Parts: sequence; structure tokens; C-alpha cells
Amino acid sequence: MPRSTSPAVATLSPRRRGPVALGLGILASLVLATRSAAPPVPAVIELKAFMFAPTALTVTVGTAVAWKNLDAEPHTVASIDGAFRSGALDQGESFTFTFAKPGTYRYVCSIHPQMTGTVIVTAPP
Ligand SMILES: [Cu+2]
Repeated sequence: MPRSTSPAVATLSPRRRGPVALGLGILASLVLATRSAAPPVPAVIELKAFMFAPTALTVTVGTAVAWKNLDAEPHTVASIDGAFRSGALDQGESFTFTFAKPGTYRYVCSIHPQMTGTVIVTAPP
């Protein structure tokens, strides 16, 4: 039994669909633009099991990075070039440094120098 064509379908002309398609196009562009930007990274580095996690972190200029000690042992965060240096962080304590200049910042725990990490600071896009 043949189905009759619905008048509602007939009114979906390209002209009617135009604005919707345009809107979806803009939405898709926004999603793509968001995706192509640098992915959001956690600006928190955990100190646990005598390691910095993540070992290397990339952030943009102006980002505040927080190091949080989860170990029962105290740790410090000391940049090799002297850009930043925390005091001893007991378990649960944090140290925060805001990176104002692009560059590669290598750091260690001054108590356990085998603990090393890197923060890479990039200029804003
Ligand atoms: Cu340490």
C-alpha cells in the first residue's frame, strides 16, 4: 500500500534547511576550533612514590602550576635555574608557581635529587 507524501516533508526545501545547516556548520566549527586548541592539561603535579607525576607537563604562559606532596616523606620542588624553590612540603602540602615566561624548566626535589621533572611553558597561541 503506497504511502502518501507528507506535506511537512515537502516543505523541507533547501531554502528552509539552509539556516539550520548554517547553524550546525557554525557549531561544528566551534567544536573543531576547541579541539584544535591545546588540550586542557591539569596544572597539578603530584609528588608520590618519590616521583613527580606527570614527569613532564606542558602549559601556556601565565599558568599556575601546583605541586602537591602525597608521600609521607617530605619533598621540595627546586628549579635547576633557580626560577622557583619551595620549602619542604609535608604530606598533603602544596607549592604553587605561576610561569610568566616561556621556557623549559627542569626541577628536582632537593632532598631526593633523583626525583626530577620538567615544566615546558609555551607562548599563548
Ligand atoms: Cu623528595
